[in-house]
Amino acid sequence: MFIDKQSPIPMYHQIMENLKKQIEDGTLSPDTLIPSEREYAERFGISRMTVRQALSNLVNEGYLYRQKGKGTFVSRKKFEQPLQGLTSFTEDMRQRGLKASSHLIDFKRIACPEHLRPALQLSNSDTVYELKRIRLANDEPMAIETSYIPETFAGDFTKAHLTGSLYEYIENNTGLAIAHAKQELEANVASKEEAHLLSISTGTPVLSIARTTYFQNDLPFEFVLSVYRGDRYKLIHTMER
Ligand code: 16G
Repeated sequence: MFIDKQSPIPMYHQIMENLKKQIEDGTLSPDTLIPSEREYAERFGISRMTVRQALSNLVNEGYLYRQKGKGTFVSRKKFEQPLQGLTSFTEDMRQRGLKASSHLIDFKRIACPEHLRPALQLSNSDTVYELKRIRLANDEPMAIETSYIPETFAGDFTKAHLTGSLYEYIENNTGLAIAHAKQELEANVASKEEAHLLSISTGTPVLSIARTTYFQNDLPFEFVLSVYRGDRYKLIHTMER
């Protein structure tokens, strides 16, 4: 790594770009321990503060992760999630050659909360299932999903159905095809509870996603709030002019 002290480009930025390049071209492989702040500072004759700024930014961007008492390591590559195409978590993981699983942390039958009635086209007498699941890829937590499913589409829904794919169950149960969805995405930071469920530190960036999903006949069957790990996910879409 070379740092040009005469350059108008701030030194922390140069360190970041250098490390990013080495991570992206594989010179630094996942889970490699990188030199400490002190080692970098001595090697380049710069302040520890400058190195700290570069490393902290790379941790926030998901290139590096810290382990208490052990040091700073190179992260694995983020999952690239295309925004086109309506897929289930199970399908996404299958495509990546990974095992999808779920931990069910809440499951109840409730009157549809007022604020969800317009999205689900329900009235105050309608019942929904609320289910909260941690979604895992090869046993590593990736997202928390809280889904609301109108009772009419849930059939004889039991906890046992939720270890597998929700979309598969709904399509089999209703005989209707899942067709399209409306989604809103927002940047956020993990709350204490979210951080605990996702095995990350409080304050780690996350992607909050609200999705309403419809059958081919335009009936909504799902409203879901998801919290995806920002350090493991990157959203990709193409645009045409
Ligand atoms: C995806 C969907 C979620 C859906 C789930 C079904 C997003 C943000 N969320 O994770 O709305 O409930 O797939 O997956 O993409 P499953 O069929 O594997 O349970």
